[in-house]
Amino acid sequence: MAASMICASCASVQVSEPAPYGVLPTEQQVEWQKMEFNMFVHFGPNTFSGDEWGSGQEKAELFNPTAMDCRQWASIAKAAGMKGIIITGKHHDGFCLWPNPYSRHTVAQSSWKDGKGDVLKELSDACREYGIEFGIYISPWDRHDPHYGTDEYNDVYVKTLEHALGNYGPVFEQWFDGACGEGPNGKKQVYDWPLFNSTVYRMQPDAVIFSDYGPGCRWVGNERGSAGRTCWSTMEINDELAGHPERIRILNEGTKGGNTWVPAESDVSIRPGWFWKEHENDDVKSLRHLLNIYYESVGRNSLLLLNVPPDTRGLIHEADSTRLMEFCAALDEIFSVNLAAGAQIEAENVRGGSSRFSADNMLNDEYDSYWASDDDVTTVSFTVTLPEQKTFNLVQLQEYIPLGQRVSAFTIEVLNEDGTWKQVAEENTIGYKRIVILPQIATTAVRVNINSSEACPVLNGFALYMDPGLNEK
Ligand code: IPT
Repeated sequence: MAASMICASCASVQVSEPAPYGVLPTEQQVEWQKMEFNMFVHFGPNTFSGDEWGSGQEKAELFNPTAMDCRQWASIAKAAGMKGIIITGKHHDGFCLWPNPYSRHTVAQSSWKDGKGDVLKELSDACREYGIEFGIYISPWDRHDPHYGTDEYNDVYVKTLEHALGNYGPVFEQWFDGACGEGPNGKKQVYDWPLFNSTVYRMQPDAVIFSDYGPGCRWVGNERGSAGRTCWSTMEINDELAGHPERIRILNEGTKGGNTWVPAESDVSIRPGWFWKEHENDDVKSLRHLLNIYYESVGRNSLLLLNVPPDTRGLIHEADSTRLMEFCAALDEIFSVNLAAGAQIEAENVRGGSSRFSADNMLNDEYDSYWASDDDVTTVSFTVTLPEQKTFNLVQLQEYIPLGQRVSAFTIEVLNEDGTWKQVAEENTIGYKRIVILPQIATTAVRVNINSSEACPVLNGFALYMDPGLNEK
């Protein structure tokens, strides 16, 4: 029987699904990765002072938005296709956007709404109303709290975490910024990360915890929104990592066969800075820049967390919302139609010859159906024969990550008019999603050659798309 044929009788024989390879994502990490694109909101005293890192000496009265409307933030995020919002509940200056009873540097001490305002409540309510998830950033570094740099600080910080995580409903992501400098008393703080993480999980069992090294998701190693062309969702987490000379590269690329599943999150601001500034209203990133960030984050097995900072009104500025709508419209135009729809897709090997693992599964919208090869087949190709010639410049591949991340080298070829094949791409990893950028190509067939895989490949997505502005000089 030709390897590409699906054996009718085999269909009746139960062919086992591939064994998981390596460390695996939790259900929460899979659902988190499917969010793909979320909003970061940097808002606080820095919005009014023009600083990026407040000194911690700011007066609470400095925080006084004139027309804050979190429903506007949530409606814009929803319209832009973002699935969640993460807000800086407490940035490095120590000011809390909610009436935190364990601090005297909060909205309760400000004149905003006569000290009765609560940004976390208004935002969590708005997220619930618009059907998007709510997340909280609480900076471990605190330049205001006099306890910082002493053993007592970790207890104060845990009480702050408990209060923020216990009063505003479900929190999908807890964000621990790793920026850390001297405290008001000139001392470095030794953080009790096991205590912090266990506190989060006790209060919010389904939360994904962000920090440089997870445990839920990791920093991508830069603030440009750019994951590595090679990007593993696994890392070798050990005590040497923090001081490793190649720490940033390891964060950016991950580690093949690493001992922990900790996917990359690409945090980047729509503006030059993290907080809103009047003089940067004309410096909102261009549509092409945002599209390139999308390809280098979501298109490289990473989640895109795009920061959109509200202004001193407490509203997302028109320049930002307009650009976000342009971005969403462009993504819809590019990704709404899979140009490979209706294609014949044939693999050199199909697991057990069973239709359950047919290559056709890469073209349907069922996330949990996938193509897989036999266990001993880790170098294998599949060919996509299009119903007619198509023109495209993006190839999208997806691995079924609940069974682990496997593919470590692949090439893409396209069929020439003379019947020969031309290699147009050579890459390493795929992961949850890999979008390979190509010159504009017109062909009737595409071949993907998996040249190295750590276990039998398991792919649940193949697509071709066209970004009309991508190849312009
Ligand atoms: C940087 C932190 O050092 C890092 O731990 C991470 O939190 C990152 O921010 C998130 O963007 S600080 C920045 C000035 C590089």
